[in-house]
Order: sequence, then C-alpha cells, then structure tokens
Amino acid sequence: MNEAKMNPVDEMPDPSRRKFLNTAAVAGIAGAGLSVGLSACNKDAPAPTAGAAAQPVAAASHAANAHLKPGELDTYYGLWSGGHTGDFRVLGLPSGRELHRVPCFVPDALVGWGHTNESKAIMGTKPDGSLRYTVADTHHTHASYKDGNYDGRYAWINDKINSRIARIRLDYFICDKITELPNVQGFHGIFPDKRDPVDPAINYTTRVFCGAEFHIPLPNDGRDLDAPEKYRTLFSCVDAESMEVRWQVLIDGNCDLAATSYDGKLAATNQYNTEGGYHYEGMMSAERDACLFFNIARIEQAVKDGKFTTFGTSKVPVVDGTKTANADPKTALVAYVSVPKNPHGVNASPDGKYFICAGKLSPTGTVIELSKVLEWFDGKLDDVDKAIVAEVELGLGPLHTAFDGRGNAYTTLFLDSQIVKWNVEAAIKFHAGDKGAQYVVDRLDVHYQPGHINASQSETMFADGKWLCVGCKFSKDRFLPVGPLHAETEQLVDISGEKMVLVADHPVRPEPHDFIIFKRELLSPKQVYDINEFPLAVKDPKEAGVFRDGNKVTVKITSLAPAFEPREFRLKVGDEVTIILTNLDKIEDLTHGFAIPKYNVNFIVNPQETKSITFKADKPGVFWCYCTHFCHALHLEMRSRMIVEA
Ligand code: K7E
Ligand code: CUA
Ligand code: CA
Repeated sequence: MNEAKMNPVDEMPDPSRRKFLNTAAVAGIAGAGLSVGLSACNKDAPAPTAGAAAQPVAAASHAANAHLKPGELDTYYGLWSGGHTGDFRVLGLPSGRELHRVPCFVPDALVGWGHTNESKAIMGTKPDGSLRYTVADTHHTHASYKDGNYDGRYAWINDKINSRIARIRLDYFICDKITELPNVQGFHGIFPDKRDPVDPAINYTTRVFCGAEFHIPLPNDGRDLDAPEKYRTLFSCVDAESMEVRWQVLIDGNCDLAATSYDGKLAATNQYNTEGGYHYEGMMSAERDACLFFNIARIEQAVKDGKFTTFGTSKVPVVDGTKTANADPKTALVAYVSVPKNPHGVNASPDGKYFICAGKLSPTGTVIELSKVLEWFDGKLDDVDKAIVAEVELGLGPLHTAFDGRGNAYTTLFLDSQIVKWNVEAAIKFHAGDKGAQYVVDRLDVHYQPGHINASQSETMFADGKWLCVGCKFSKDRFLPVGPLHAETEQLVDISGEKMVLVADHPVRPEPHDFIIFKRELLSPKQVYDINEFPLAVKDPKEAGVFRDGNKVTVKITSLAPAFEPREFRLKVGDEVTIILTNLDKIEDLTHGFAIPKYNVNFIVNPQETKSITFKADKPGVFWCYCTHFCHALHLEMRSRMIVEA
C-alpha cells in the first residue's frame, strides 16, 4: 500500500495490485495491516511526501479566489459537525474561517449551554436536575429541503454515543430540540427527506431518517445478554417538526450512513455488518454486504394498518423490515441490494438518478439506479441486484462521495490518501462492457487519510461544481506541532476545472466527520431575537427586582448597556434562587454576559434574548455579578452586587 503512495499523482494505479481485496488483505487492513495502511501517517514513512511533492502548486488565481480581503464576506456557508466536542460548527467558505459553534449535546461555557434552565430542558435532565449526558460524538449534519434545495429552516445532527438527534434552527443558529431514539445504539447516519412520497404539495422536508449501527437485545433490559445472535438494530424516522420518533423498521444487518431520494419515495442505508457479527472478524466474513432501500409510503401504510409491534417501554411502532418478511416485492417495505464487502457512505447524485455506495474494504464504487429499485417494488424487476448499473474500481479504501453537477463523482480513498474524480455515466458504460470507457478523470493526493468529502451544493439538485472540501483524518506534518494530539486537516479543493486543484489547508479540532456546503443566499439568519419568543422576558427595567415566595426567590434582571437593573440584590443562605435575565439592547452584536463568582454561573444574553438559571444560595457574602462579554466602554463597570445574608 505504501508503494501506491509513491506513484506520481497522475499515474494510473497498477490494476493488478488493486484486485478486490482478498481475505488475507482484509485481515491485513483489519489487523496488523491497518498499521501498514496508516503507517503513511508515521513520520518515518516517506510515502505521502512523494505524492505531495509531485502535487502541482495551486494556481495563483485559485488561491486568490479562496483568500478573501479584509472585510470581504464568504460566498458559501459550511455546516460542520464537531465530533467529540458534540457541537455544530459554522464555517464561511471559501475562506475556511470558523464563524460559530452551536452547542447542542455538550455543555458550553460561552453561551451557558447546559447551565441555563432553558438549555437544560432541551438537553434533558435526571430527576436531581443534573444533565442526563455530558458527552457526545457528532458525525453527520444535514439541512432541511424544499424543491431539491436547502430552505434555511433547520439542520439536524446526530450524537452517536447516546443515540440522540438534535435540531438546529437556522434562523438563530441555536439548538431547539433533542430527541433520544429508543431501542437503538450507535445512531450514525442521518438524512432528511426531500419531499413527501405521496402528497405532491409537501415538496419540503417533514421526516428525518436515522440509522443505528450497533446490534443490541430488544428491548435492551437485561435479556439476551449472552445471545448475540438475537441482537438486532433498527432504522428510525423522526418527525421534522415535532421531533418525535414516528416509526422504526426492524432490519437484518445494520445501518451505517443514510441518504434519501429526491422524489421522496426512498430512504437508504448502507450496511457493513450484514453478518450480524458481534466480533470484529465476524463483521468481515462475508464477501458482500448491502444497501437497503426503504419504501416510505408502504412503511407508513403498514403503521396505519396497525401492522407493527413495540419494544419494552417504547411506544414507537416498529414494522418488520427483515429479509424473510419482505421477499415479495409487491408488498415489501425494504429492498436489500447487495454491495461489496463492508461498504461505507451512500450518497444520492444531484440528478436524482443514482445512489452511490463506496466500497471501503472493496476498492469499488457501486452505482444503484433508483428507477430500477422502484421497478423491483412494482414487481417489474425480478432481481433487485439488477438495479446495480456500475461497480467499478476506484482505489483503496473508498469512503464517501460528492458531486459537481456535471456528471462527475468525487470519492475519498482513505488508504490511498487520494480523491478520485470519476464520471458516473462512463462508469456505467464500462460496467456494461465498454472497456474503453475512461471513467477515472483525475486523482488528487490529500493529506492524509480522507474520510468525508463534500462539494458546494453537492447534496442538492443544484450542485454547482465550484468548491470541494475533504476532511482528512490525519494531518501529520501539515501544521506546527502542538504535542501528541494533532489537528485534522480540512482541505479546500477547486473543482471548477477538469483537474482538481488543492487550494488550502485548515486545521480543525477533531473530528468533524461530515459537513455540507451551500450558497449564502439560502440563509437569512436574524441578528436580534424577538423578545416575545421568551415567556419569561423581563420587558422593562421597571419590572426588575427580587420576588420572594418563602425561600423560593426569583430575581428579574435586565441588561441595557452599560448597566444591569437592579444594581444590587439581597438573598438569604438557603434560598432557591432563579435569575431571569433579559437583554433589552436591540442593537445588532450587543451581547452581554452574566457571571457569578463562586457560584459557577456564566451565560450570555444576545439582543432581546432571555435566559434563566436556578441555583441554591449556599454561601454567604458579597458576590459581584459581572458582564463577561465586552459590550461598552463601561463594560468593566457593568456589575450587580449579589448580597447573601447568613
Ligand atoms: Cu460519516 Cu466518519 Cu461517522 Cu465516514 S463516518 S469518515
Ligand atoms: Cu455588558 Cu459587557
Ligand atoms: Ca461485512
């Protein structure tokens, strides 16, 4: 594998070396060989630098495009997942500047997320009022659609650790709802639908699909602990508005990534563990796994008809999507399409015609034609595997695919540390027997071991083929060393021409996994809150003050630069205190903070926003509540004196 990296960028790989990975090679990747594959990340391994050296330097014009002058705004938004940090990141592109982090699953000290009453109610608490979870692992973020493009309402993001889905309102860039999925573990792939399969008037997102990766006993209440062959997993549908789980599908195998069709009829998930293996080797024993297609209209009809079961305390209807129950295409809820060994991503092409699965342990890309899957459901295609219109070699370790809207796909090759640009129609011709069809258009070395990839507007019908970003899992030598933990490299690639041009490296805190990129015109975020969105709002400084009911005390505070009202307030040790703070400033960008020393309190209030926080006054003394957000020339003077009497 290292020798592959010695090849110059443009040299086509030796085909004999790129046969379908045999069992020994897979064992190699899985075991000792993984370190071989990854040894490229080792400083001693000379391999990747050879490719890097051969790399053409970015053309000045491209570089100039990506470098914005001071004061210039980006032309694209990027929505990135944060990974271990459990947040949702907002980038400007092409500059790559990080503009915002929206906390959702994990507490955040800037906005007071996980501290204020409002955020705790969204995150979920235990009976003692503490947070149910404080860790998360976000991988995938996708936004709501209308007419095949983003409509700027919502984005969703997954937490793989605790199987939670969070919704982000894109008008304020805040998380407003979190739902924990029942009956599953390892919620990984996520994708909103793009229209309704039945009602043509619903040409926008109303469902979000969630795939679960890990097999568990059903229900997971202590039964079947030592009977892993009985463990199962489910594919879930969440209502985009209510964020309630509408239904789940019991399946054979597992879910990894998810995708949806532009006609709203199908949702898909790729599977790497059709074996139901519960040991590592067991998940790699079969030569082929699958990509599943869910017939949304039929599933919802089955739920309506009462053809479902439930598990444990969950009331969510679960329909039977297993293979044996779905052998008859005319009634099948799910189609199982065979895909080579342990595939990873599944992506819908912007023309709405194809789904592409990347091979991971097979060096191939599989192209599945959607109209043929629908023909199978209609009983017009005898074998659903005939929906596969191409299965072509791309390189080693294919993971995810993006599109340029000109018929080309861009797939990351993890082991080769490359992006391969390939033409989908040419691949279909090649697969059909035209061995002269040159489907590989270009290859680009990236740094290093790329996972996710996406291009501007790639996940919409309006893919514009301008910019492409690739999330590289290893940065190795690309940045100044900062100790053992390396940043990851998000690389920017210009894809407007025939050849890909690497334009910029950006370090990111690990690890974003997935992201989407779209035109800035599709969003129009608000700069000032609507005070009426907050039932607790203190709308006038005259309403501020201390309101006592026994030992329950409410302190209503307003901020108006550069002063809080009231300037001091009095409490007694033992009081249960709720502070409600409304920022009455209406000016854009005029945010105040509120911190109480020794009481572990800090949060911000944006213009016209209200937040509250509840704590026990357990320490007597004087505590200077102060503004933590620089707001005014008299910011340092912006304080309120909290007096706690013994
Ligand atoms: Cu989207 Cu990283 Cu969760 Cu592929 S996964 S890389
Ligand atoms: Cu208000 Cu600083
Ligand atoms: Ca497998």
